[in-house]
Amino acid sequence: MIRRTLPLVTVLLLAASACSSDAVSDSTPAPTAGTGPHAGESTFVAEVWADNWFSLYVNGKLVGQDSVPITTERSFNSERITFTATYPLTIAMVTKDFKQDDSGLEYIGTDRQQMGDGGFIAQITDTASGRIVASTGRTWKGLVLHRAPLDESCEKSASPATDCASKIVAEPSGWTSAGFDDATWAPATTYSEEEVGVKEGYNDISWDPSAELIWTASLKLDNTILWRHTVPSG
Ligand SMILES: [Ca+2]
Ligand SMILES: [Ca+2]
Repeated sequence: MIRRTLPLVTVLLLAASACSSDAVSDSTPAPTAGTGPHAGESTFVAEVWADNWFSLYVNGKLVGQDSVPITTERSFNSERITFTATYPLTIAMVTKDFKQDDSGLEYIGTDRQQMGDGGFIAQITDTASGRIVASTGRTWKGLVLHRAPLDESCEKSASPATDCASKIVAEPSGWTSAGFDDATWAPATTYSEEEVGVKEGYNDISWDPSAELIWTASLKLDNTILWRHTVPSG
């Protein structure tokens, strides 16, 4: 008797743990094995173009990043990243405009020494419906981690490392999680393709009209920015 009932108990326990939010009853269908996302999860494709680099977190988990290192000169490219997640989605991104050092400048010591500029655009599609569920715009909120130079007049300095000041802020812990309070973060500023100067990779994506190029209030001075955006449901 015991040897026959133990497996049944085990099966019920497994069923209960696989579906922990529901009580197991006779009317609950047995979980079926599938090849797609887990129960409750949806599959998404994120399309991103960034000047110069990005990483993407969803619900606190890193799901992808720009495959071209930021140290690559003219690292312009777009990315398509497929991931699974459960609604609501907390989208969190890091974007970086290239800077050679904390002066915020690039091409230092050459006749092209300058403040580089940033800008990025992203859209996320729920593959089941084909609907765009998130796209960059004014509702996104940003926190600047690296701003330099603080005084633009140092752009042509012969010694920018000493002449250009910077403001550097530490990454707040837990900033990619749903529960993080971003009330003090600033709303994004939107820009035209001309203002950002879109480059290689941008035209490889069919951008939804809702997706806008964004950055902070300064395309040039703000070099590393954290972003957050929430998608309530599918
Ligand atoms: Ca740049
Ligand atoms: Ca810059």
